[in-house]
Amino acid sequence: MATSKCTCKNEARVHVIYVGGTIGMMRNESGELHTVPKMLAQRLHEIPSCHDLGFVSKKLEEGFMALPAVAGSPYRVIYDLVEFCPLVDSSCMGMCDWQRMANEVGNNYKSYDGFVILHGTDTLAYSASALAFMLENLNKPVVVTGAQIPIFEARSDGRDNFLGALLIAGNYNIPEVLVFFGNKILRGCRSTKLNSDSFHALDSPNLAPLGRAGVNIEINSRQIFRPCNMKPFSLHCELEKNVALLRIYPGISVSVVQAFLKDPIKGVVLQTFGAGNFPVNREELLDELREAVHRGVIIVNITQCSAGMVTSTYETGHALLEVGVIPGYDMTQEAAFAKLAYVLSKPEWDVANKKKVMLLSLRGELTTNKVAKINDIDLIEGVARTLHMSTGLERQQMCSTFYPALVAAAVTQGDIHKLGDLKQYGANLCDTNCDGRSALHLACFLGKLNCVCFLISSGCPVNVHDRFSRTPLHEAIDTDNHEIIKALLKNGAKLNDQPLVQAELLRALTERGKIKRLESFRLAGANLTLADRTGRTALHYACQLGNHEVVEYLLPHYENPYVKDELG
Ligand code: ASN
Repeated sequence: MATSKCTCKNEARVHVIYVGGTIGMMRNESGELHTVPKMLAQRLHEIPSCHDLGFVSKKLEEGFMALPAVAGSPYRVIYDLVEFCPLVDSSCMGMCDWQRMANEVGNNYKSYDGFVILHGTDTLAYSASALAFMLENLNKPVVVTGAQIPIFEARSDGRDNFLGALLIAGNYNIPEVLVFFGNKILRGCRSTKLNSDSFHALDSPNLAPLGRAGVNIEINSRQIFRPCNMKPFSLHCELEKNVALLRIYPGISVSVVQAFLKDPIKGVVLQTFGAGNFPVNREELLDELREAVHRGVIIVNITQCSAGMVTSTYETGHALLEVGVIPGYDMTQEAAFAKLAYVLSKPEWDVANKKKVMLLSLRGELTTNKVAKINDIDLIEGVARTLHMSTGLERQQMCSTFYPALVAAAVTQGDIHKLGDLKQYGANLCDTNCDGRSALHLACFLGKLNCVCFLISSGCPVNVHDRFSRTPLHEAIDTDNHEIIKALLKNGAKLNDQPLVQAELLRALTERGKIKRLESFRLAGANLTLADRTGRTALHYACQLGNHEVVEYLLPHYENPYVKDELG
């Protein structure tokens, strides 16, 4: 259920964006479908199942319509409708149309509980996939739907699709771009058009629906993809236009492949046979791919089959990995294309990073065939999903429980990439545990210089005291890690024990003949000539015990080796 609503308690506000397509079209005398601007909103007023006139007369803001109350749906859906000018048949759409849709959602994000996009079915899956990437950290449902027969006709799938989409957008807190079609709720970036004349035109062959609308609307909440960070919603409207889909066919010529790969192309989705197989007997084709990868073109391998994924089971698929083509696993062509356009438009990532990101599931668009090397972030994600966590607060509480353990594990493994990931996902690397100990204490204790440097550069305070008044510098001294001591000092660490405490320590170390530890102390800023309560220095004790080695070590540090104690 939706958690907080933009209007009063029992109402949900939904913004409907009609961009074009059959759902709002009219048929002329010869039976041809065409669009009539501004007609949809007007005609919806006249359809009782789409607009409750009784409710309107009571209270409704100008421009809004109200769905009749629906059994099983706790929120009354109040909606308004804007339409693209001109309305665009989805077969005529391009990236700029995706950008307009994303902007319309983004610009109205705060004022509505959910969004419905009424779209032509032909390229609906492309738009849904693109929106899934462009709407970053989405926390509200965006439901894309359309129809095979206009909503105004007596026999139409449009009405059910429209009403279902409105109810889902208003009643279910699913933070995803969804497709609702033929009673199925699909993940947008998993959807594809499979049938041109069925009411079940769209489906997601590689992922079970997130829900179904039967007598009741049933949601499979385990299937919902929830972002693993708490960043606020943002709009990423830039897309790289120089991407292409290249479908391999038997006997494809080199010139066709060359044409697809030549400058200014930046990314290509390669649609290969079966489980990712390519005509590897065509060395000249492999050379073209190799050369393009060398120039920095990102090539992603997906299957032409409508279901299944690319694997490296066959040599014919393996050869592509060797030339630098990356697997797209079970992504649809729509998702792979949109993801590539999105990832390539990120200036903050270099080509290597972009390739890495292409292999990750950003919005639940792919499943890898690898035996999962559990990523900490996925672990958090998995726990959140298993526990059905949806609100920011729940996730925040869970993260504050998990992150310290994950940070400690990353430090123990000396893995600064993981630390970076954790930081990026919202972990506070400066946090201290119940003993006041920080990740920096641990890194110093374990001698993980790379982590020490990473934590310091991430802003972790170097002079933090734990419950026993120990600082990271103490840890480095106790493990005689001189490199770490130097790194800490360079960044402002101070040995702040009282002089008498230091003198006591020096005496204890001298008595035990611990030269290396004395040197660690000295490096950390201790004065080896400090006298204890009786006026005696480490040198006094070393001489008294007749420890030549310690005496020899200490002597150069004493300007006046004839220093007298209290007894002279
Ligand atoms: N040509 C239409 C479109 O994609 C098809 C439809 O909506 N059913 O815009």
